[in-house]
Amino acid sequence: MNVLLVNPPNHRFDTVHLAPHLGLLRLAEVGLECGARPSVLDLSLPNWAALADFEEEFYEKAVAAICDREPAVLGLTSMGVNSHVAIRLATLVRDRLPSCWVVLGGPHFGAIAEVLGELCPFDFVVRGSAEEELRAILQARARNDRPSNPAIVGGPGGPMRALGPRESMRSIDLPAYFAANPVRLGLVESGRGCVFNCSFCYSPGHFGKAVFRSLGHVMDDLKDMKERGFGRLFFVNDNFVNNRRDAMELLETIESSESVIPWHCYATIPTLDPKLASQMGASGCTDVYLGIDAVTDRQSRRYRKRFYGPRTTDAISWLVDAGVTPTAALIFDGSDHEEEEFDRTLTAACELHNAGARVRINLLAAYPGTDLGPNGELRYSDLKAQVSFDVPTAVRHNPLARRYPGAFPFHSTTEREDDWRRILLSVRAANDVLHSPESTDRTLDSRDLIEFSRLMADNKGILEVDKRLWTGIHAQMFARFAR
Ligand code: B12
Ligand code: SF4
Repeated sequence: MNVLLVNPPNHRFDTVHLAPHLGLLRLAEVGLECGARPSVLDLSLPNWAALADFEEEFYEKAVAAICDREPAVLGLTSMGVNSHVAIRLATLVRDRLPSCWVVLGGPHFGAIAEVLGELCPFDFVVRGSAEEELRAILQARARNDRPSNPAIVGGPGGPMRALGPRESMRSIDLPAYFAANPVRLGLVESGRGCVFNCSFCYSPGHFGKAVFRSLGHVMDDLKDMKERGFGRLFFVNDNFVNNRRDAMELLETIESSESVIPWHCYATIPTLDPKLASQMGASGCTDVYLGIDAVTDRQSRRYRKRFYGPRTTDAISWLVDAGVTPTAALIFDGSDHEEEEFDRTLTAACELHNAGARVRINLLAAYPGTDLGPNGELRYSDLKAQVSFDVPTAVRHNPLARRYPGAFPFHSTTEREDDWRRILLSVRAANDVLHSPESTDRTLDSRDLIEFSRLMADNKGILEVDKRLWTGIHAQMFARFAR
């Protein structure tokens, strides 16, 4: 039985994040255990991502590539921004191969499972971690026991299956990833879920409560990935330090093992302390992404998150002292774009930058399935995909979001188009300055950043500029602007 797992295109130019898809590899591992022949078709590899600028040709070739493999089961994942591509593939493949079972999964498909029935044909949508659900689906497929109606299965929580993607790794074209991304990035997990419960976050509704993998399994993965030639690892758990004791034990074991290659992860301010930060540095961690997100009281209440305070800059210095670069992320909520809140976000951004962190400002995306709904009536816009993300044309255009804006947070907004453009451009300008090499090692004055962001928001011409030049232009202009 052929089981084909497909990842739709993601980035268009940027390959620094490119890595074999961990979720699909884990599902391929289940396929192997069930005696099936699993394979992964990764349309985020550069040849496919470039083709995805030409929509019709892309769909034609992708459908042909899928059908050529004669799948008995087709599994499609997504990253939210590219869900409509997977949905169209499901529809086209169903026309050509009616006997192929179509299964959708991942955080976004799980969250919009109820409306998916109106968007494409499918046999199953799986919510949450899917290893056990997929096993049951493959067993049903082997018996040819097809559900008479599309079924929604699974849910948040559940045990984390032990095995990592060691055998399934053989079924992917690893050299293609290493050629496209010289960093040779690999994804790994030491747990799932998060001990916090922020209102905007997908994690509580998708993974449920925090679960851990056994130390032995994580170390086996690290050894295996080192032997396969990975040059850097990303621990993708939503919060590496959900439990201090487990995290410390893992860090000490990594330090004393021979499997140390540089890695990065996500962590949270309240669960960090100086000893842990120092042990992270000693264990090969080079970068930590810290979601601080809320700056003002209003944001803290709305997001159910209060990680911004004196401890924030302390945590940044613990990490910097340990040789670990912190990235501090803030969220700007476009629908409350009172000038004062934007100014306070940029002021906090400068403070965190000056304390030694890389800073990133994200625009809030009200994900379906979270407690934080959109603030007003939604309408279609693909400006966010154009301004904030690096995606090919097929990902940027989302015809389904015109009819179902509430299901597609990256292709909809509650703002008027002009306001939306200003918000996106000002946030983009601020990010470009904060990320630019010209800003590293230099103290930023928040007044300059605020004024510069406003100036760029009025510069509509910048939308016409090639995205790869955009960052450089912003940074150079800023260097001249701020004396
Ligand atoms: C790694 C990662 C990336 C990598 C992807 C590399 C790769 N090839 O995988 C990169 C950096 C490219 C990326 C980009 C983006 N990402 Co991302 N990413 C992640 C991250 C951190 C880890 C994914 C992972 O490996 N998880 C572990 C595996 C085991 O879980 P999994 O993939 O979800 O799979 C399990 C289940 O979900 C399910 N499942 C998944 N797919 C399928 C398919 C089928 C058929 C079935 C049955 C089941 C199933 O079964 C799996 C096993 O249990 C997640 C957060 C997280 N911790 O999961 C965010 C996450 C998936 N990303 C997200 C987003 C939004 C993005 C972006 C679109 C925007 C952004 N904020 O960065 C961008 C793309 C922007 C662009 N193009 O410019 C969101 C999706 C939210 C949503 N509700 O849709 C997440 C959840 C992060 C978040 N905090 O919100 N991302
Ligand atoms: S701390 Fe981060 S991962 Fe945890 S619930 Fe909040 S946003 Fe999600």
